[in-house]
Amino acid sequence: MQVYADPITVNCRKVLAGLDFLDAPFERVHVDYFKGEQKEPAYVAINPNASVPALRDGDFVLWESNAILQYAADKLGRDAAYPRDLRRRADINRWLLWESSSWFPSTYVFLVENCVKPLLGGEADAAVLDAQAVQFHKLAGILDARLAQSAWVCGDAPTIADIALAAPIHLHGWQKLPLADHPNLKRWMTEQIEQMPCWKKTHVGTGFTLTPPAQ
Ligand SMILES: N[C@@H](CCC(=O)N[C@@H](CS)C(=O)NCC(=O)O)C(=O)O
Repeated sequence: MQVYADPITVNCRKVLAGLDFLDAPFERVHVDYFKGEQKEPAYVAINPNASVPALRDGDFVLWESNAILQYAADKLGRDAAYPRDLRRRADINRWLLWESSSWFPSTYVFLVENCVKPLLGGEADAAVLDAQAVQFHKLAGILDARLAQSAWVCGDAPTIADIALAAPIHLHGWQKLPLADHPNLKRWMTEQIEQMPCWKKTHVGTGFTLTPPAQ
C-alpha cells in the first residue's frame, strides 16, 4: 500500500498513526501541504477533493481517512482494532462518522485560528473562536461522557475510533483547546493516546515540527 500524505496534517497523522497502530506495511509518498501539492493535477487525479491523505493498493485508490483505516484493518484482519461483532462495529462506525462530520470541523477552527493563521503572519479572530467554543464544549462533553464509562472510546482497549478522534486535537496545546473542562477527555488524550507508540512515532509539535522532544 502507498499512502499520499503530509505528516503535519490532522487527517494524515490519523492515517499514519492508525496504520502504525494496525501494524500495516506501507510506503509514504510525500505531498507537501503548505506548498499546495495536494492541488496539483497529478495528485487531484488520485484524490479529486484536492486534499490529503489518499491510499493506493494496487489498482485500488481510496480517499477519506477513516475509510482508509477501515480498509486497512479489514484487509489485514486486525479484528481487535476494528471488531467484526455487529454492535461493536456499529459503535466504532458511529464515532468515525461523528469525528468526520462534527468533531473535526469544530476542532479545525481552533487549528486554523490559533496555529495556521499566526504561523502565516496573521492573527486569530477572537469572535470566531468564541462562537466555536460553544460547539466545541457541546461535542467535547459528549466524548467526555463516553470516556467516563470506559478507558477507551469503544471499550477497554484502543480501536481505530480512538486514533480517528484523537487526530483533530493532536496539537491541543497550540490549538488552545479548553480540555481542562473535560477531564475524561484530557486523561484519555494525555495519559493514553499520547503514550501510544504509534502516536509518539508520528509526533507533530508546535510550529508543525516533526522532531520529537528529547526524552
Ligand atoms: N474528510 C477528509 C478530509 C481531508 C482533509 O480535509 N484534509 C486536509 C488536511 S487535514 C486537506 O488536505 N485540505 C486541503 C487544503 O487545505 O488545501 C478525510 O478525512 O480524509
